[in-house]
Amino acid sequence: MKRKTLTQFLIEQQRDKAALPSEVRLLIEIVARACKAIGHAVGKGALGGVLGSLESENVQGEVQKKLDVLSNEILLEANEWGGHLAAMASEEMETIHLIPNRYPKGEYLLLFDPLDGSSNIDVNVSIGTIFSVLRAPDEAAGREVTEQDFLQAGSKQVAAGYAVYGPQTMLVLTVGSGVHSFTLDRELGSWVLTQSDIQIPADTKEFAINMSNMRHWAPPVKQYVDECLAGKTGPRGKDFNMRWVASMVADVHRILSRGGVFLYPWDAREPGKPGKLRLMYEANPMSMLVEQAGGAATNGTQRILDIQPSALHERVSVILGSKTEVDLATKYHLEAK
Ligand code: AHM
Ligand code: MG
Repeated sequence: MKRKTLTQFLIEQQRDKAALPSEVRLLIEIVARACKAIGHAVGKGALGGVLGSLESENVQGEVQKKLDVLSNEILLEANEWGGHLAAMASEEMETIHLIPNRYPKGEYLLLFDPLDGSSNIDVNVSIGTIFSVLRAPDEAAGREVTEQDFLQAGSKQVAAGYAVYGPQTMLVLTVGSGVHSFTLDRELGSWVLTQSDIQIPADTKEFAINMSNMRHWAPPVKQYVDECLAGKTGPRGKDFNMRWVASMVADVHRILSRGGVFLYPWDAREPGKPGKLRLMYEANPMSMLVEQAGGAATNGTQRILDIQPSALHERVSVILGSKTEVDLATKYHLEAK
């Protein structure tokens, strides 16, 4: 059977009524190429000398792993020269990275978490790269973009996706017309379309949350999970299974593959922080993918894609996945308000 490559898929999207702008097509091709290089480095592991930590910390005070920094560099270098971007932002950089003057500039903004699930790097468990694409606001035309120009609600994203480096290396993508996944053919070096129009079932019997934080949760989260744990004889009338990879990419990938609900809620360990995950380059792209696949994503009280960001590295509570479950957990939060 002749399969479609990412390049063919994107050209069709460009010709189609969805009319993907050619700059976005180029951008996605370049991000996908960078993910291939990151996947290659991940696959080498100790043989490539890429495991372990550096002395440095990122802007969020987290110790940087060698692969965090390497992946960030791969994405920056790959995307600098193509002429499609005005600037980039990353979990690993305090502020935005402008396109150097020696290269032409475009009108798009790229945000990424270069290597998500850092705690899994050294133990050979799936990790990934998450990315989000925005358009620079019209008023930024003719001047350098600023951090402020990035602070757009997730509903403004023109594309979002992730690569997951697991038993297979896969790229999961939306340009606003459904969710499609591509598997890396390692021999040919090309991304091949392996699933189109992915749909998350509305109902599920599987939840994902770090249960070790239970004693710190807010009452609505506790109520929701307690009811799942109560099983068949409890209020939900069914037994639930639990999974927690601790790599958001892998947990979301499972949900896109077979349904489920993922929660990383606010908790009382750090009362001043809304949650652990980052809005602009983790929650927003994942929420766009999940909504495009028929699921839902909220912070407990509000649709994530409607949140107006006030800082590049803003954090957020996340509930996403199968719609019935997200709606129920959200209802408990709204009732507790
Ligand atoms: P990272 O971006 O520093 O890797 O952190 C984000 C990760 C997510 O991928 C995952 O869902 C979460 O942190 C796991 O957190 P925990 O170790 O608290 O369970
Ligand atoms: Mg991350």
